[in-house]
Amino acid sequence: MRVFSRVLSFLVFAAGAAIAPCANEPATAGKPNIVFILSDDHSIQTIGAYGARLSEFCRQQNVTPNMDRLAAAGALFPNSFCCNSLCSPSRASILTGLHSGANGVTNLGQPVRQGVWVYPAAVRDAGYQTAIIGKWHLGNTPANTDYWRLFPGQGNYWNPSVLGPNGEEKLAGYATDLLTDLGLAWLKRRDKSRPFMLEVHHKAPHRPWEPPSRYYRWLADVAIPEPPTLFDDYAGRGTPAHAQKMEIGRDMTLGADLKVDSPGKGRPEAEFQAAYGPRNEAFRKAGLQGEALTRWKYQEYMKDYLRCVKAVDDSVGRILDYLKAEGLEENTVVIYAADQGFYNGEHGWFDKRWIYEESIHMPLIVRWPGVAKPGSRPDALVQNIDYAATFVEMAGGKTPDGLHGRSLVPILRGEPPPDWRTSLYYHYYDPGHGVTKHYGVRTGRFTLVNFYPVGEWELYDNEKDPQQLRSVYAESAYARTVADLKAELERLQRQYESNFDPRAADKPAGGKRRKSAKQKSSSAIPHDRQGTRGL
Ligand code: SGN
Ligand code: CA
Repeated sequence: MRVFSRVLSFLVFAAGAAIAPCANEPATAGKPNIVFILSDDHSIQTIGAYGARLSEFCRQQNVTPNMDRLAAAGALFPNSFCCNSLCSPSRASILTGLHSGANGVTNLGQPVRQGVWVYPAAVRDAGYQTAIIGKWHLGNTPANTDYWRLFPGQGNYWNPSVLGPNGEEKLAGYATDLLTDLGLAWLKRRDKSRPFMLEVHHKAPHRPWEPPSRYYRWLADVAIPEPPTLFDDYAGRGTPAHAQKMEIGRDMTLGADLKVDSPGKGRPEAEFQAAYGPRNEAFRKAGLQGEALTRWKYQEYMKDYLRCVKAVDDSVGRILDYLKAEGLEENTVVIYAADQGFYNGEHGWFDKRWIYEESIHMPLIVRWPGVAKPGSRPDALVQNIDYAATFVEMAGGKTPDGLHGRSLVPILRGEPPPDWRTSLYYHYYDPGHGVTKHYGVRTGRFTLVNFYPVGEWELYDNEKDPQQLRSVYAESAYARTVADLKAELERLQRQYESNFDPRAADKPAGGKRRKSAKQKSSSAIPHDRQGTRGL
């Protein structure tokens, strides 16, 4: 009996320890779980709920039923943007709540600057168990995360490797499905007494748009609506639009991109040949040239892109179904976003990088039962720099002073702060795909941009010219707008660019650049010194 009562008291103690927080552990009762699903290069045009160019088509073809279900039950942000339309910089801005120049990630694969605060540690400190799975593409690993399995670099669509604290592991199967499996497995074995934050970061639908074999034949006989600007001649724009290398007609390859004559890495070749072989045969016989070839490329590119999107949507569906089955739906915030926008043939392009509309737009859908009104469409200008503060406020944690972004929680509640931003800052530093470096400002109506290596400015009136076909920078009717926006741009650069001198950068290439006092001094910014534990 004595032994039994000792065992009993041990069990009671053990159970108590699991439920009641220790003296120094934060109280977590009532805190929502957070699921953050981030995809790669997914455009708003290809989400049914967005009401963008291909949305109606996507609804008819059932491309994104689960994302649409999420939007119907939560908030969809129509004015959601990135601050630098490239993978690693966007992810670093999400992590740090800072613009690229301040967090140190201006280009692909770079590490977040030493000592800069990031949200995963703050969410964990607020009592959460945390997991990050999938594409990461930064030079440092999220060591302050309970469970992480990340693709090295861009990762592979088929049989990808993942890196974890104990090294690299090779998985067998299709990336989008495997990441979902890892996420659900982690949820199943989590500590149910504490809230969780699960992040699933998909590689899809990034180039080279390798679909899962279950969708090889889906959409094969369907015509995708062409954008009116598929054969844009860039007449109303400056040198940069002419100099890019992201045209479907000229730059998209018949090999890896269009899969006419290149084996995909790890792709199930027999199934692939059964589905794509006859298409490739017909293509070879047709001998297409010029506009007909571009049209064919557009159709086939878009089919593979949408097949990849559909697999991401399946992943969203599996996660939503799990939450529902486990009774977690009401107390879990689910966020769907992508690291930037993407061109689906608009202006004849694929890829992103520009401050222009299709590139700078990021999908953002948030379902938060009891907080975000179902079917709401908050129109505030929001940016990827806002996510860190948002996640930490959801978790009841603490953010340091000096973040560039602000929490979206009041907006989600339907109470946007009266002093919310009316303009946002953008800076792209990488000359990849022939896109000239530029910085600029986007307001509710206008886009002002300076392509500083060539000293060319452009202004778009997005209300009158939503496709951005004609720069009105030099038109006298817009002189006042140009002056006001330049003043606003300078203000934003003073606020966000502690070690970038816009006047020095505003010289055509070949011109001498002077180094500002700030550039000569250490690049440390006050925010760094407030950092907690880095990554
Ligand atoms: C790769 C792609 C580019 C793409 C960059 C950046 N080429 O280099 O088309 O712009 O990634 O993408 S590929 O032939 O390797 O696919 S990002 O999403 O990582 O920023
Ligand atoms: Ca990307």
